[in-house]
Amino acid sequence: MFNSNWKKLGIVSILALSLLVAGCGQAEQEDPDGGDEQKETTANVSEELEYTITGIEPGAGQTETNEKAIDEYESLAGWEQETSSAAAMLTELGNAIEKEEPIVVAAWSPHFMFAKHDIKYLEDPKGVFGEEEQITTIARKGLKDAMPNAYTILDRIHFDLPVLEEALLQAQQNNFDFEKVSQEWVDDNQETVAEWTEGVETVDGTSIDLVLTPWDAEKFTTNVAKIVLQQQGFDVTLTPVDPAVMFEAVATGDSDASLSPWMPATHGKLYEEYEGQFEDLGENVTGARIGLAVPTYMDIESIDDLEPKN
Ligand code: PBE
Repeated sequence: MFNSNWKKLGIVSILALSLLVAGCGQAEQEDPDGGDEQKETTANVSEELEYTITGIEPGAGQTETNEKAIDEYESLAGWEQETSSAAAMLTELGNAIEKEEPIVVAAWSPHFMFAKHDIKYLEDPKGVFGEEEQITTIARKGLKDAMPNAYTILDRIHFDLPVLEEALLQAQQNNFDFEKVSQEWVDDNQETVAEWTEGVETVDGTSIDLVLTPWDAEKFTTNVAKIVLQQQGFDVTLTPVDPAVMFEAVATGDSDASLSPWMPATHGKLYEEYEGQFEDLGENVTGARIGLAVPTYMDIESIDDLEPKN
């Protein structure tokens, strides 16, 4: 099932690529002298955008990172970030692309937005958004002694980036039914699950609570963790929260663990705030990334190519 979808995606990408190539050729003919012209176009684009970044949830780690970028980049002086939700951002992105209008969005990967739309990250020469992010597993202090079996499994859970990307695409094609997509993944990957649970004794209905943030990658990985722990006899509750509450809940012991922290850039500040009050079990996904992104038809490559408002 995954295979055929990837093939379809391949065909779509090839089509998109040829359209893009055709589009570029035309642009070059109409605008042969680059330079000043490009600068003027960029200023117009920033103005057309009303110097606004289309952001996501106010409580997202990235919302704070976007504000940091606005503070640090001269090119973003006077810009504002419009916050609402990831879903609203995706709708606005889709609408802009349909009309071939400019838009700058808060973007992160893995996420299906990069498979669905032709968008590109803007270069971040100041490194505000960091380079590679790791999605990390944290546990409350004492979980290792209280629930060694759950602890061992949580410690072992890891997804390769392409696996997660495939799953997120599946979720998008299945109405974001993460329970279903996670169950199918577990059914199809019993060998991996067997590695995670090897030598771990089953329990009889021990309750465990996992906190998760409201974004797709975490919904998938946490639902997989839930199913695997259930298979081992645990009674698993998933509690969706904001990043700040996630750290607080694990630090105070209200929740047992989380697979949702993004490190080091996205949730680094929260991590530091609660450091020492939780246990870090290491990455469950590597190669994640956050940043600002634009549709590929926009003629800019870097955050520095935007223009300040004045
Ligand atoms: N995100 C996706 C989250 C973490 C996962 C980048 C939107 C955030 O900003 O907190």
